Amino acid sequence: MNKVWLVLLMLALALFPLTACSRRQTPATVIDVVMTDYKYEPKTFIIPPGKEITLNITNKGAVEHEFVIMKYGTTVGESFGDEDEENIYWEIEVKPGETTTVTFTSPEQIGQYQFVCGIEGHFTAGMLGTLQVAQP
Ligand SMILES: [Cu+2]
Repeated sequence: MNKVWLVLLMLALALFPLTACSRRQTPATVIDVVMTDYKYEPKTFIIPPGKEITLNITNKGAVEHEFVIMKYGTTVGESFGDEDEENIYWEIEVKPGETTTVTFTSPEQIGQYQFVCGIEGHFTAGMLGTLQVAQP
């Protein structure tokens, strides 16, 4: 009897993260992001595949920041370097105190994409986030 409960408990614990993640958010074609020294707010976005995405981006930091989307299946390693340049899907730089509105076409591939700030030291300071491409 005890063993059965243990198995059930382990099963429940194993399934918990899945149910927590299945809370459905709708992919949006307009996303707003605020950059500070050195983070993104918010740091996760859900967008639909193959659509024009409008990005309203504000830099409230004291230094320039970037919003660099990495290609599917690639991530920045220890720090952002020259070897990461070829893995860039799309990028924009924003000067301190500026707000800009830009558009890009979201990838067709469903999945998670890492976005980072490519300015030296910013990635290691915590400037990274996740862009999730999902069917609406
Ligand atoms: Cu930065």
